[in-house]
Amino acid sequence: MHFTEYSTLLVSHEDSLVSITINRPEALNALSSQVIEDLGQVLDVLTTAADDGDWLFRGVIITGGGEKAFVAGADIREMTAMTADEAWECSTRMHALTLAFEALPVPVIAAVNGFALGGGCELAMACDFIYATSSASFGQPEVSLGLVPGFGGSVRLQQRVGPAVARELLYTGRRISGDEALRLGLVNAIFGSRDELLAGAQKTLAAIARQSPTAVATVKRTVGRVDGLSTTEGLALEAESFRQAFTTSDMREGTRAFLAKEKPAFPGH
Ligand code: CO8
Repeated sequence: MHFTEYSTLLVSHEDSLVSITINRPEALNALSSQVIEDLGQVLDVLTTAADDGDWLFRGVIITGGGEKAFVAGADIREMTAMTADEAWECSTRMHALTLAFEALPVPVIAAVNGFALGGGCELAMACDFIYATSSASFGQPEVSLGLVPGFGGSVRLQQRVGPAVARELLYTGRRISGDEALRLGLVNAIFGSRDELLAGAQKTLAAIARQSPTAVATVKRTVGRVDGLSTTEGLALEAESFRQAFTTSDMREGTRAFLAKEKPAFPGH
């Protein structure tokens, strides 16, 4: 996997883990068109590598550079110059980005180290889990700008916290602390410092990397696809995934190793 230099991102690939840092601390990591372009390029590299099936990476962490923010939203300065049609194009481009994150066959953790507002909260919600520091601050303040969510917030916030709480947060633009986000189920875990946050995310991804990669990928795909289906449709999809698992060498190795009281060595197919 080869990542070039990006003007707005720092990207590393170590021990099967890809870390992406959005690095515009002077603008609280606001999502400028350049950030979106750079994220798209990184997603292209990751998607191509994932399609090769060699499991070159087993997890992704996305975080914000500097001390104050994960991402303080879309770049408001840039938005003031956009026409309605350009805004629609930007929104659909950002939707494609979130769908590409969700389509990765490995877990993605948003490590939220400060403000996650508007597009920042929406980017975090496109990740499998959100880990945060206690000083994190979440919100969808679009209505305070005469705007509405354009990066998935109308859809994903209610999937995470339920329709009543989502509506309240979307209509008031109220910011919530990391602790409240944890209580609402938006956040998986809270950490005392940025170092602990990143270590916690790495530990979870390392634990997942010890499981069968094909099984984790199938669970991720299935859980993502059953949302919005009826119970009957969801269960039918699950039965298909269950069938699929029985075609993999990982399933043969995992069950064999259990019975032999050994650690499995998953081949990854
Ligand atoms: N866009 C551009 N610049 C920003 C943004 C932003 N979203 N947020 C902060 N900055 C800049 C500030 O302008 C400031 O720059 P400068 O030093 O040049 O004046 C610098 O970052 C530091 O910010 P502050 O001085 O304001 O820092 P504070 O600690 O006082 O306040 C806040 C921090 C509370 C986070 C405050 O900066 C703030 O309210 N920011 C805006 C948050 C917001 O409203 N976000 C939502 C934006 S709308 C959105 O995200 C819609 C997404 C859908 C997009 C779909 C495609 C179009």
